[in-house]
Formats: sequence, structure tokens, C-alpha cells
Amino acid sequence: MSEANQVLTALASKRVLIVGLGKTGLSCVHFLNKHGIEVAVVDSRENPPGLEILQEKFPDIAVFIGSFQTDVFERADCVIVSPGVSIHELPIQVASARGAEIIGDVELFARLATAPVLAITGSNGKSTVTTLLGEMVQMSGLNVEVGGNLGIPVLDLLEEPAPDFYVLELSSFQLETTHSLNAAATTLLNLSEDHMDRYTGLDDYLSAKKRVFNGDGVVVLNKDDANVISLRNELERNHKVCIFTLNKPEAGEFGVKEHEQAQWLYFGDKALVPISKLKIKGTHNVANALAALALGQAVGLPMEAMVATLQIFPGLPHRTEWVANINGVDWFNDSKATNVGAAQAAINGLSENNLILIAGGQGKGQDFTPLRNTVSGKVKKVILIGEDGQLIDDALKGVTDTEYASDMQQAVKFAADAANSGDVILLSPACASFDMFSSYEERGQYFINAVNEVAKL
Ligand code: UMA
Ligand code: ADP
Repeated sequence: MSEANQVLTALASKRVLIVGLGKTGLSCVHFLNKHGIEVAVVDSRENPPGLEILQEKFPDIAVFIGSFQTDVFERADCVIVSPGVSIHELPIQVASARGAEIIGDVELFARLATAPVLAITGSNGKSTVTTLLGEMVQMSGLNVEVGGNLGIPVLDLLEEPAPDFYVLELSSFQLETTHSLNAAATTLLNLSEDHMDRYTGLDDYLSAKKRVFNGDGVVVLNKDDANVISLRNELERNHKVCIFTLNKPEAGEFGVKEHEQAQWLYFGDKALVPISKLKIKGTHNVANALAALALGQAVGLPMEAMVATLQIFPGLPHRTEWVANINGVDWFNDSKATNVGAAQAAINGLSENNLILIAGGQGKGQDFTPLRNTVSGKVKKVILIGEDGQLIDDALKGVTDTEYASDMQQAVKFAADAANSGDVILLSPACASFDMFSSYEERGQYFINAVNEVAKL
């Protein structure tokens, strides 16, 4: 019997409970049902998103909604937890203490996947690096499946024939329930506060992220991030470590150096490509490019193919995305900046000193004071939106002008009114979107629509 079949047979003998009926939960139901494994589903929401599909396609599956009823958990001996649910929820803890196995979809994937995995985590830049690396694999003439936190649940990737590589974006939430992933190459891109409503502090958040290093594959580390590089000695015991930096690289490192009167990406003393040729813009995206190169090199992708990819990869929507130039004012949509670190990177990355920033939303318990230094001298006005706009205002007292807007349309109008030709307007909220929008994509689209209205005036 193949290893994968052994894993599935072992699971079939257990009472499996899927917690959460979002994308992940539904994907688990589909996958396990296809392999003849019986499951039950529980979701604490009254009206979870996948309910209609579940009832239509799988009318025989038991589903419990509206709360986490303890008796439902008591019957389970394998609990598959969706990333949006904390494993510290009491019924999950009780099940675990009773000996039930607590895993996530990524753990199941790790046990079943037969091709090497490239795994990317970090507070910011994950989706960009994951997508870019996927494109690099393809440009190298190899087959790739890309997914994870990016949006395609990992078990869906197993529906396709095994590729040469899987490239996975993994969140701290997903890593919490992952035990046996042994990625061929992996990175923790950076670490800054996020999801502080779920973790007790930065250390707790880091310990979830560090689970990406559980295997023995190559580890790519960011030398410029103090929290990340402090792990180097510990990781060198079990891993080959590769380094990237925005500064001059040492031998064997990826970095940036001046060459022919321009800034170039370098590997050791080898000039690779001028930064001006990269399609993705901003200093943070230079770091993302270097991280992707290091991961690709770790698994033998040809440098020429990777460098060629960098010259055509346009980046992803809602990430420092240029929207329009109206009356000499450039508008950028960075709606995916859902934490302070991301907004700081966008503000610094655009390297302007004439910015008007639109920020605010759900702060997720973050400390906004680090924004103070970044905004100071660069941002001439901040338009505040959403339920935690006031917290940002408090953190920025005295360093810039602020104004409150009741919705995105008004925020765009206030920003347009405050801008002069040559200014840059940036939506980079530093917050989640769920107080006003269904997702960061919807927030970005509302912004783009409102900017297009301004263009018509
Ligand atoms: N929820 C409940 N009760 C439940 C189950 C979920 O209240 O019983 C809530 C959660 O608290 C959360 C929401 O429902 O607010 C969605 O949670 P989920 O686990 O059902 O989410 P999925 O639809 O399965 O999507 C998840 C990831 N979502 C989260 O981690 C919150 C998606 O990442 C990911 O794309 C998808 O799996 C496929 O792998 C999204 C995300 O916001 C983009 N990720 C966070 C981030 O990037 O910052 C980590
Ligand atoms: P993630 O998937 O980790 O959220 P994305 O690639 O989607 O990352 O980028 C989200 C936002 O994070 C971007 O809009 C930008 O503001 C910021 N960002 C991107 N790359 C980096 C980086 N390397 N360091 C810091 N911030 C970044």
C-alpha cells in the first residue's frame, strides 16, 4: 500500500470532525468524501458561508452550526481545524486532552503530497513571493501547483496530477495545526505585529510561524529583519541557510549593489539584473524578488529563467498597485496592507515625501505607534476610515494632519481635495477590512471605483 493510501486508511478508521465551513472546511469535505472518509462538520456561525453547497452536494453529512457544541467534539478522534478558528477554543483543547488528534488541512496535505514543497511564510510579502516563485518554476519549464493562504486550499491542489513543485503560502494560523511538513525550501520573510487579537504577543506569533522550519530543507532568511536573522544559529544546526539582504551581499548571499551607475540585484559577486528592470516596484518588492531567487536557487531553478520572470511579473492586484494619474496626482491601491508593517513598507517603498494616506479599519489589537516615524516627514495628510481610525489618529498626534471620512467614497474625495499636482495618494490601511467591506479585495475595488469617479470630474 502506498504511503498516501496508508494515511487515508488510518483516517478512515477515525471519527473525523471538520471545524469551520469556509473555503478550507469545504475543501476538506470534498477531499475526504472523495476518498470515502466519513466526516461531520461544525461551525460556530449561524450562517456559515459554505452551508448551501454542503447541504446540496452532501445531504448526508451531519452539520452542526451556531456554536461549538461540546458533545459534537466529544465524539471526534480527529479534529481538522480551519485556520480562522483558534486551537485554544475550549472544546478543541478538551478534545486534545482526551487524545483526539488536532490537525489542519496543511498537515493532511503534508502527509499526502508526493512532490517537493516550497513554503513561504512571514508577516508581509507572502502572496507576492509565492506567486512570483510559482511563475519562476513555470518559466524553468517545470510543472507547479500554487496555493495555500493565497486562496486555493491546499487539498484542492492534490486533485491535479503531482507537479514538479508545490509552492505554498502558509499563514501562522495554518502552521499552528501543521506538524509534519518537510519543505524542500522555506522562508520566513519578515516579522511584524499582526493578528494580535489571536496571539498573546510577538513571541507567540513567531512560535507559530517557526513551525514552517520543522523539516530539514533549505531555509531562506532575511538578514535585514532582526527577528528573523536572530534565528540563524539555531536553524543552522538542522538546515542549510541562505541569506538575502537589501544591502551588499557577502559570498553566497543575494543582495543589492551598485553596478554601472545603477542598483542591481546580486548573487555574491555576480550582477543579475538592474532593479529598474523589475516590473514590481518599491523597496519591499526588491526584498520579495531576492527571497524568490534564493528559494528558487535552493531547489536548482536556473538563474536565467528566474531573472527573466522578474522582468515580466507585474505583481498582484491590491498590492501597491498603480491605479491612475489624475491632474498630476498618482493614485495607488495597497488595500492588502492589513497590518502596520505592510503600510510602513508601502510608504517607504514609494519613497515620496508628498503622500496623502488613506488608512484605518479593524486594527486587530495592533500597536499603531510604529507608524509615527514612518509617516513623519513623508505623509502630509492622513484620511482616516473605519472603526479603529481613532487609534491611528491618536498614534499620529502632532506628526501629520488628519481628517475622518465616513466611507471610501468620501475618503477618496477628501484625499483628492487635499492633493496638489505631483502628490501621491496611497490607500494602505494598516488594518483588516471587515468592519466596512467583505474583504480587502472589495475595499480595493471600492477605492478604484471612487478614483475612477474622480477622474470623470
Ligand atoms: N469562523 C468562525 N467560526 C467557525 C469557522 C470560522 O467564526 O466555525 C470565522 C473565522 O474566525 C474567520 C472566518 O470565519 O474570521 C473565516 O475563517 P475560515 O477558517 O473558515 O477561513 P477559510 O474560508 O477557510 O479561509 C482560510 C483562510 N482564512 C483565514 O485564515 C482567516 C484564507 O486566508 C485562505 O485563503 C483559505 O483558508 C485557503 O487556504 C485569508 C486570510 O485572511 C486570505 N488569512 C489571514 C491573513 O492573510 O492575514 C491569515
Ligand atoms: P501577504 O500575503 O503576506 O499579505 P502580499 O504579498 O499580499 O503579502 O503583500 C501585502 C502587503 O504587504 C503589500 O500590499 C505591501 O503593503 C506589503 N508588503 C509586501 N511585501 C512586503 C515585504 N517584503 N515587507 C514588508 N511589507 C511588504
